[in-house]
Amino acid sequence: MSMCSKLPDSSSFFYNNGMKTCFCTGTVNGVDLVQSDGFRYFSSKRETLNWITFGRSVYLQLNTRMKLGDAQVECMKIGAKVAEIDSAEENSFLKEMAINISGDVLIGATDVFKEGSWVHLSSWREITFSDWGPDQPDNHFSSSEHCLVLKSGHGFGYQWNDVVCNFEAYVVCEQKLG
Ligand SMILES: [Ca+2]
Ligand SMILES: [Ca+2]
Repeated sequence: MSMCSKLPDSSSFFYNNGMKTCFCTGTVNGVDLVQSDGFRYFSSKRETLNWITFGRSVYLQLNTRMKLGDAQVECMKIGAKVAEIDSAEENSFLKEMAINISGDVLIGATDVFKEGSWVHLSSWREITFSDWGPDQPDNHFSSSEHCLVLKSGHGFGYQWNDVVCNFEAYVVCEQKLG
């Protein structure tokens, strides 16, 4: 089923010709989300970028901090998605990247649809692994922390913290290998 058909009424659809991909954007409980109708496009620039292979995916670190909605678009531009964590091994791998970056890193998960119910951003399937930092998730700020970062500092040690979705953090894009 098309991801686009799952976004609520406020969605708008656009087909990006260069990317051969249908995007839809929508606002869910005040949070901007972007979905792609399949990840068909794979940038010809891929070969020249510094993708890192781990398990059955390749990963690319972007060099600027941004909020989740913008991160989704930037990753989609290179045929990828915001990195999602499926296992302890992948969590450790991304934690290493965050340590190298020395800053907070966005993870592709949200509980914007139902408070406390965390789903992967691309599939909207429930997450099966988590590594919450102390007293997290706490939905603390305005009771609207619906996005997720590997949190540097403040005793977190790159464990997970739920944050508001306009929080700007570093981004790692992930592309699954066939
Ligand atoms: Ca929340
Ligand atoms: Ca939090």
